[in-house]
Amino acid sequence: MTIRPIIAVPDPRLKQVSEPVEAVTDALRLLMDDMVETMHDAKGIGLAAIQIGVNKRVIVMDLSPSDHGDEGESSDRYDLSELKDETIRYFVNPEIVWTSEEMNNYQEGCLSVPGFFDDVERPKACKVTYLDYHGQPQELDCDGLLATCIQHEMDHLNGVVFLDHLSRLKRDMIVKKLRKQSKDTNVVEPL
Ligand code: GNR
Ligand code: NI
Repeated sequence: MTIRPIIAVPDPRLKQVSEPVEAVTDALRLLMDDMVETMHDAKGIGLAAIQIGVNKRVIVMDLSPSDHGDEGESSDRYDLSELKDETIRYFVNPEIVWTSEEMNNYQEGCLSVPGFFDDVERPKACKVTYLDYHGQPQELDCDGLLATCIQHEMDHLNGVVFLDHLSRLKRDMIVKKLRKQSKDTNVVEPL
């Protein structure tokens, strides 16, 4: 498995609408394995393929406490690895087929918007259909953090980031700061 670089706003790839997956193959499972390793390394709870630059409708998620990146350091936890596997969820071609009328506010962050957090209002619960790691059709009722996270990830598949739910003033301010950061870190040294 490989940790891949996570792309950040204002990278235009994050505005792409991702393409449906035709079949869940071994190659796709390798991609999903890389996504899980990348997500754990970054201490995120979810990751959409487009965040590593892959334009496919694939999401991975792990809502369990983030103690992944540093195996070996926390000796009281290392033999929970099998349990952790069961907390990892894979969503291929997910579709939200129902949302509650009741709404919920959650302070969201995003691995592609590093360092910024703000409240986003979304339906409190939803139902999602998708193909799992083995290509089997599944249906899942989501509530709480799971509902928030799946909607945040579905947004990524449609070229939307949580900043798009904020006021234009807040969004412009954050994008401006991120643009400056990316310029500062991508300086090409003169020869
Ligand atoms: O790690 C993440 N935390 C988070 C917190 C609140 C709402 C959504 C998220 S998802 C985010 C990882 C990410 O950027 N996924 O696209
Ligand atoms: Ni995100």
